[in-house]
Amino acid sequence: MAENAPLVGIIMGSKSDWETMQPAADMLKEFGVEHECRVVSAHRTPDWMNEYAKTAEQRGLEVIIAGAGGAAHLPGMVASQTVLPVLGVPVKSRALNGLDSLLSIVQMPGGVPVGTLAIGDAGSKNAALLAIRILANTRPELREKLHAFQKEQTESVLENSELC
Ligand code: RP5
Repeated sequence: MAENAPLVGIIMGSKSDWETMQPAADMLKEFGVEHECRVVSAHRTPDWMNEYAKTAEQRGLEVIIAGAGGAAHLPGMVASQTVLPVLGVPVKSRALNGLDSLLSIVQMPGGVPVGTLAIGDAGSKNAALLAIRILANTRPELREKLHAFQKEQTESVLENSELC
C-alpha cells in the first residue's frame, strides 16, 4: 500500500452534504490522517456504492465515515458490503431537521452494525475523532495526539469558565 494511501473514506449521499461532512475532513487533516472524500449515493449511484464498499478494504481503508440525509440508506448499505467499521452521520434534512436521517441510520437490523453519531456538524466532527481512536489502537503517535487534543480542549474550557 502506498505510504499516503487513504486510511479513512468519507462518503456522502450528495454534494449538498459536504458542508456537514467537512468538519470530519478538517479533523482528520488536523491529526494528519490520510483520507478521501467522495459523493457516493445509495439511490442515485447504487453500482458505484457497491463498488466503493466492496473494494474499500483491499484499497487499504480502515474506517468509512458515511453521511446522508432524509432516507439515509448509505451507511447501512455500505456496512452490509464490507467488514470495515462504518460510522454514520445523519445530515440535517430540510423537511424533518435530520430526525429522519438519524432514524434511518441508527435502526439497523442485528448483524449489520453502523456506529451512529449525532445529527449534523457535531456528529461529523465526532465521527472523525472516533475513526482516529480506532486507528490509534495500533498507532501510538495518534494516541499521543488524542491525549494532547483532549488536554487542550479541557484547558480551553477551564480558561473560559468564568462567565460572570
Ligand atoms: C440524500 O438526499 C443525501 O444524503 C442528501 O442529504 C439528501 C438530499 O440530496 P440532494 O437532493 O440535495 O442532492 O441522499
